[in-house]
Amino acid sequence: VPIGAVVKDSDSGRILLEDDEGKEHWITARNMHMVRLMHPSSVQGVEDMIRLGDLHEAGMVHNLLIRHQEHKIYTYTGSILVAVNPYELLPLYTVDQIRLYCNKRIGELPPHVFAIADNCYFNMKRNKRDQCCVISGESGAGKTESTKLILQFLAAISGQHSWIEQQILEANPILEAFGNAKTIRNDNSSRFGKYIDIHFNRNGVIEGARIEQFLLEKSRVCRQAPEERNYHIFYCMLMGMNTEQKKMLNLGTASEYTYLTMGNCTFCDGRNDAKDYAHIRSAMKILTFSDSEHWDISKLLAAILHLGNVEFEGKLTIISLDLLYPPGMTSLTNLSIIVRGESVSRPLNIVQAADGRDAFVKGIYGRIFLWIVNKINSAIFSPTSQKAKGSRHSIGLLDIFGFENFGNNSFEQLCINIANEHLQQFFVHHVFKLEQEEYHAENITWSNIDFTDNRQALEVIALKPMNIISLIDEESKFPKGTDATMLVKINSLHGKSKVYIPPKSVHDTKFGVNHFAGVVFYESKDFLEKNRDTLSANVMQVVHSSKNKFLREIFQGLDTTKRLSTLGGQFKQSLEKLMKILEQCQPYFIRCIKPNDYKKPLLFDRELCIKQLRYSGMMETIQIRKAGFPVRYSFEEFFDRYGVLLPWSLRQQNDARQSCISISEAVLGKDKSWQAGKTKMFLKDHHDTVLELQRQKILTDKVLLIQKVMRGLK
Ligand code: AD9
Ligand code: MG
Repeated sequence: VPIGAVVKDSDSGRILLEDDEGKEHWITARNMHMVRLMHPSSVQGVEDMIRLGDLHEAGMVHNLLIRHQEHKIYTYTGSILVAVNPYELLPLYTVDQIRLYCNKRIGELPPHVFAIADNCYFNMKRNKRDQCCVISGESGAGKTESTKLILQFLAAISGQHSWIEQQILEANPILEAFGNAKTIRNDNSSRFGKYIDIHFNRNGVIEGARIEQFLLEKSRVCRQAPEERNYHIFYCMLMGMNTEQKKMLNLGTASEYTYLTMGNCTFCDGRNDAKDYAHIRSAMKILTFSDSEHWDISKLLAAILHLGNVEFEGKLTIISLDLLYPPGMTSLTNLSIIVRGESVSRPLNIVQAADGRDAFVKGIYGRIFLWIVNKINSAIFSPTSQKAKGSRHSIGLLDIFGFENFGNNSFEQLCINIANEHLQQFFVHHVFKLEQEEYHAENITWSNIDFTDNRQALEVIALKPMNIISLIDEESKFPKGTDATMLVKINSLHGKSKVYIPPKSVHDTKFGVNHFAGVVFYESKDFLEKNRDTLSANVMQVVHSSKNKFLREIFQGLDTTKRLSTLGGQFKQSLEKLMKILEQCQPYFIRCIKPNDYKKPLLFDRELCIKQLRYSGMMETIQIRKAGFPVRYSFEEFFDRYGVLLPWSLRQQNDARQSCISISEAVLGKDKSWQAGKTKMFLKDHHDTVLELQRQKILTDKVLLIQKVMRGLK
């Protein structure tokens, strides 16, 4: 790993270096070839990495490191924001800061997530196009926090301090309570993906929003890895509910419930479950959850905890129990199957019974989550904004679960990592492929920049015929399919692929996938079960005959006999739909970097950071943003916007292309750092800032002049 350092001392041909981590090294004449002089820009650090004098990994990492040490966690690469998680609250997000960044172009002020938000908003209004912010990074890197900051900024600058902005902001604590949990990587890890689409009217005022969710990790409700917790809501409820309510639900403390103690961890440092519960309650009120709806949810959450404590004993062979008790009593111990048109009930063994109970619980929790998202949407989604679709525009914020590689990875991790592959491909496609294709099409002088494309990996895993996910799916639909037969099929079709790593032996159940962010080994056991995601007819019968109206309601529309599509299938579909939406937008990218594995401030693990910068293609991104022209306007668009900047002496010409060139020469100079193509102007990010500022100045001067003239007339 290359290291940045400064010279501290020298004596008889040796030099003493102090590296970025404060370690000292004597370098002798023999090793001097390993040392290279740093460019002055690297020594002080730069706000935009395209200005780095040293275009190599060491320069890039050194820049982020010295900035991180000075609490400058944001750095640009053109208009792409790199955000290093500070793991401490910095005074960067105050009302004053919001005011400061409002209506400023990128580069006018130090890099900031607010600047990205503001430019999204500005672009939406100026170009009358939908915008999106794609926020990526591994688990714990800061995606969810960035998303919240952008939302906060947009609500502050574009709202009218009305109810709707508050509702949109308060949706978050509810979603996080039910969809986030402590993992070993992140104390507030998102266990679902979300896309928040914020709608603005033609004046740029927030009118509403809509939240799309992806694939909540349901298995966590029943099982947690060591040092991990179940979803926050359970602990919050047990700490925050009053005694009387707890008594009514027969609830005790977290340590009493199997479902809350599997990770041997019921507290999370730095979180206050009781306080959070109060916040969740008030947020629910703001989002129009009635008291009885809240109570309905609480009852089911309590039922989940009680069910988790149900244990099964062996030798449950008294089939006649069926006749004695209502269906609920045996639905967890027996399985009904239809044999030659007749329903036959047979007892389950202990393991099967426990699995059935867990499946039931996962079903309930997953349905509660969906119900909550729908409820939130019904409060924040304004149908009028939908009707006037032509005149309204939106900014979408994508915050998914980050790339994961645990000691034990299962089907959930595969889905999470596939989602991250999709995002990386979206980035690569947008930043490298489309861009260079356009240069060629427009005859721009250009020498190609190489980049790492994860297309092939994504194709093998999820896109081309017989891809890994589709093989898992196929085997899930096949009644006799097992995890083992599934693995055999994947081996036979992808055994030779560079993307897939087959199990080491016939007894090994783990297979590997070579993801863009590294190799991950997955335990194939339970893959099919998790993918099938079905509930037995017995359990569904309990639901439908339940006296609990809310339970029936959340399961409504779920036909027991109709085979639903698999989890993987649904996930694949929703991801593809999301990618289509993103492709319609002008994207901004935020790359979150996790500086260390210990959730500690001011600790910058260079190796960890280089790895993330490398797999996210940051080095190539700097190169293409430095050499390329990421801002493009058709000649008409350009002239419409910047026509006022055309020098008076040249106003006679009526050639659009020539006029645009004249404007650019006058404002940006003749150094050809910009180019005119066949139909478009090609600019660098900072050119757009310069043009906007010049335009603003001229327009302000004009207004002042008019005011002066008017005053004179009076
Ligand atoms: V995961 O894929 O959902 O597991 P995220 O979302 O990338 O992950 P998150 O935003 O939850 O990570 O950040 C993790 C923690 O880092 C937060 O709980 C904060 O404690 C900390 N963090 C992140 N960003 C900031 C920040 N801008 N300022 C202060 C931050 N702390
Ligand atoms: Mg998150």
